[in-house]
Amino acid sequence: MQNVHAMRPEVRAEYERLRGRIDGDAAFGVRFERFFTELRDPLFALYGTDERFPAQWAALLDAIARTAAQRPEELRVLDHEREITADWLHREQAVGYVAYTDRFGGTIQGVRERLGYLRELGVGYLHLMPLLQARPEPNDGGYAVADYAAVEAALGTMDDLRALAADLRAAGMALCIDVVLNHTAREHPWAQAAIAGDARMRAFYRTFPDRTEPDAYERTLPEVFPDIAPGNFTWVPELDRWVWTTFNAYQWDLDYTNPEVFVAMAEVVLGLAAAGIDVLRLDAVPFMWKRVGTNCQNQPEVHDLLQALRAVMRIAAPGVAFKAEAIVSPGDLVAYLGAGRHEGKECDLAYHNVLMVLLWSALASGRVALLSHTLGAMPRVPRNAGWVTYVRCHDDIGWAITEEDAAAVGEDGFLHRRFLADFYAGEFPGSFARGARFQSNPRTGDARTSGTAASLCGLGQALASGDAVAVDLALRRMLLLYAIAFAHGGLPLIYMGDELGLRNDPAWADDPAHRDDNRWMHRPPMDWEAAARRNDPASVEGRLWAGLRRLIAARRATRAVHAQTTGDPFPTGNDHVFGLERRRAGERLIVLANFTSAPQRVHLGVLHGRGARLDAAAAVPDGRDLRVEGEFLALQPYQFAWLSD
Ligand code: OTU
Repeated sequence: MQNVHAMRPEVRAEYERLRGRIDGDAAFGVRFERFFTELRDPLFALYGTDERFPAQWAALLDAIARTAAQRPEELRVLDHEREITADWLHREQAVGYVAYTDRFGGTIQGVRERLGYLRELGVGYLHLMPLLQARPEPNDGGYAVADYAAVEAALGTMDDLRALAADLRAAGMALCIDVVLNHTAREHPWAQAAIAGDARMRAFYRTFPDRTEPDAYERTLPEVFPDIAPGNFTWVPELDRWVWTTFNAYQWDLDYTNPEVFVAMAEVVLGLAAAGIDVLRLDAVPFMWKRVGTNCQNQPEVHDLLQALRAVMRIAAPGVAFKAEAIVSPGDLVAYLGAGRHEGKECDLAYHNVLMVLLWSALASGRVALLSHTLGAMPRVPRNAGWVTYVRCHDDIGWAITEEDAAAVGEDGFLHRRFLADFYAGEFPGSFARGARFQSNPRTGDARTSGTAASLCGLGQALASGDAVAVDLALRRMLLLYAIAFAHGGLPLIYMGDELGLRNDPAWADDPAHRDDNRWMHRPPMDWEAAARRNDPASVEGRLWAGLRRLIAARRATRAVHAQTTGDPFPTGNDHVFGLERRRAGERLIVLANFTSAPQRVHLGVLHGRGARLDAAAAVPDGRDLRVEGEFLALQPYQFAWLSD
């Protein structure tokens, strides 16, 4: 084995110890050599002086070798394929779908039976919302995990999950599931052992005998759920201590200064890789490391932890990708895709929260200056990584618009955020939206927004009024937002029900476990009767279904939607029309999008200056013809165009 002879001595020593276990797997040796330093350096920096570390380090390497050795042939082939096609999630073919297992298919078996629907839509990636064994409700939609090695009993078994992953693989689709790294449920055996007096297990969490440290941290800590779970610490009488609980009181933050915690979670992640999961959505990663005097998010150590975890996976199961869920400001966000010394070593994907927020901001105001400015100032997407672009997800929309960005376009940040919360709650004159405020914070004056895309776009109100023009405008709004998410570059995700225009769930508050968390309004059960109308072009469902399918087809034909494109928003000379240019390998996509319900015009000189061609293909994804009026391109209400050069 050539590469073993080339191994650096320090790598070789570790490798020799594992050798018996990996059964002559030459590819493992290559990966071990290649990623060893990426694994070792951050862990030694974080834990090198901790007396618990040497045993944990050995256990970690064993777990990596075990996972690699047991990897079935089918998955090894996939690993190989993805090592060659490292941008498999970043290409124009990539389009995803996000659903709750129970709400989409009842159980995992039920999801397996519905795969034809997803194939028909044309997606190649399925993100199923948390499905591991959670505490009994309330469990934050599954984000309070009690057993990472088991599937929620009501949804099925690990074998069902393996079977689903295999079905998807056979259909050329990838499966993404959540792994909650920052916290466990208080019902998790680790927490239960801590409660029972096990000091080693208590050291898995951050607990405090009195308020001294919690008070010191609270001085600079924000509150994630000020309404339903105020503060960041919970008194646990059985422990006689305060426990760090960033989210709900039953979600206990893990203590990653403890090397045992890192290794335990690395083993969890390896177990999911072994089950055939393709992509892991790493939940709430910004919160994994705490530092007094800060907001305890995005600390540098978080990136050391993520780099190490990525290296674990690259050695053991290189076909598995990471998607970071970090809803933070642009400068902090881009770091999750690997920046500086972590470049190319962190997550493959991260949610582009900024784009999502600004799409809704532009839609409410009918102005694109803030969208254009903020996107233009975004740091470039790092090498070998890409954004996840999306219009809606299972969470609320937090109006993350900074004072600086607002001021740059002559707006007041606070007033604009308040306008958006009012507008989407349907409490602003002329608003078409019917969402609701989430977690109003009287102290800061902030409020976030709940509601499905369709309800926020005015579809519910329009259907109730029976006004066909209003219905048309609502559908146009939805497709406009999706058109930008699909053009921007990255992996676009369709949130379950948007393809049919599902409105807010009117019964969301009937469930006592959900009553105080109105995010449940935008998690409606799938409406299979509505889905049955998807091929009726006159129906609401048929129009959205066809519109999204046109976008998927247009993406497939456009290489400039790759995640690794360059390009920027550009001024169109009309503040109601968004202009976006994307370039890749000599190809160019120019997008124009009218964010108002009125016709708008853009001077043809703007397009000619960019070499854009006005041809029939441009109108295809919107479904309406493009008209030229004299020296102007005329855009109908909410019309968009994809132009090439
Ligand atoms: C995530 O969201 C999930 O998406 C939520 O559904 C969970 O409730 C939560 O974690 C806890 O597990 O604050 O308002 O920067 O913003 O992790 C949602 C990341 C959240 C956080 C994000 C979190």
